[in-house]
Amino acid sequence: MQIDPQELYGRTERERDQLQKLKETVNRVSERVPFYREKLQQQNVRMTSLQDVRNLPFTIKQDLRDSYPFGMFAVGREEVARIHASSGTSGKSTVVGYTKQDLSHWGQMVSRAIRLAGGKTGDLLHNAYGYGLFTGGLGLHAGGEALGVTVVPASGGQTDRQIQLIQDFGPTILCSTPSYALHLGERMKQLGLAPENSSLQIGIFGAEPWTEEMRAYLEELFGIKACDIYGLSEVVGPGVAMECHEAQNGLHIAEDHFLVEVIDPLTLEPVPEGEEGELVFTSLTKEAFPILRYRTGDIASVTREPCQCGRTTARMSRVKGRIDDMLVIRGVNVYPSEIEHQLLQVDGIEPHYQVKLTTKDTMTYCTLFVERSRERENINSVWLQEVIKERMKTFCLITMDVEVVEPFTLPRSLGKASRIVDERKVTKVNQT
Ligand code: DLL
Repeated sequence: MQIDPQELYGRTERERDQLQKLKETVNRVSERVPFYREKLQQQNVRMTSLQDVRNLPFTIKQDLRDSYPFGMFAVGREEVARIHASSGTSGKSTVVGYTKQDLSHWGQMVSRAIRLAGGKTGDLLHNAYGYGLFTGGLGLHAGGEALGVTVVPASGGQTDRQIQLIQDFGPTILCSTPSYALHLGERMKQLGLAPENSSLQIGIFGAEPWTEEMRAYLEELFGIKACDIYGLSEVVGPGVAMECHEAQNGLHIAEDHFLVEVIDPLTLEPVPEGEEGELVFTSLTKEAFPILRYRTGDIASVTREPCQCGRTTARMSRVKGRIDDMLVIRGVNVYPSEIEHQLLQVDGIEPHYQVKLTTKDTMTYCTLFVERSRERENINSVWLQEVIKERMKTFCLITMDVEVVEPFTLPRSLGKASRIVDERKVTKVNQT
């Protein structure tokens, strides 16, 4: 097992390193980014310990939108080697930039992430994350190249062709969203192939919430070890945190590049270590797009207990979901991942589901569509619906209608799955 020396730092050493980098970042943004200069002048911040990060201003997605496209860059455009952007489906897109050094750091981070998942030089990596402005494709690509694996830049879509490539090239690593991996495996079966007999050994799955139940399903489907990779474009892209294959128990945060905090999204105060809250990241080494206290909207917890793999880096739990994806159904809050967690424990279904929200007389109604298992043609759908309904009521505390539909009827994901269909007249997800 190859481990970077900094992955084994003790807390004192780690925090010394982070404080030094944090000071440099704060100096950089106060000199070069008017948005931060103004805020920092107002606050008169002194950085003597890592706790002082709490005196720095937060950054939110809207700040990036307001400075569209390059207003928050800390270098001139000619020093920017690459640009990525979010899709901007819910407003103006957010644009981020990287200098050559940023790209090199990012590549090293993702290279380390692939190693954490058990990948090594000489492996063949099939990269089915989308290439383009989305950071998934190029992020994993650069990481693979930095590690010295053979990268197949398959990108998203053209599933049958991807399957052909997997058959012909014999990759050991599959990188994709978990929902796309599910689709790939299912399609392989449909074509009469046995995904569990493919050459694949490792799955590097992320970019969307998924559950332990989905991990178990995918590991069995392909006969692989599946590890969770986390990241977001505003912070860098994939590689902000990565699970190790040894423990598969929390994602190791790249603490040499980012400082993590967990806050209560309502009070904005830190939550006690190990408790769930909103993840907040401050970049420590970025040149083109340094960012202070970015509120991710992602709910997770963080522990600084050393991992059984030997690494000492802080670890985050799986992301439960984004705050804005939380469903509030008649006063009860539930994340789609909690629905998945319960649903996938039910026998007789495929792991494909969709939640539809509608309104009637100002009340929100929720219908869960689930596919019956392909192998259980004679299962009693009405009984199955009741079983699922009861489970949702008991464990998620929500009353929902359940419809068991035929296999292959729900839409399949080519990238990030969209499992919520919101047909309410008031379309804001959090309103009931
Ligand atoms: O999704 C970067 C990425 C690419 C991560 C490939 C992992 C693999 P964005 O498109 O900016 O970047 O979306 C970021 O996706 O704030 C989370 O809500 C969600 N997300 C990313 N990774 C995970 C994960 C990429 N492992 C947003 N689990 C984040 C749950 C995830 N949610």
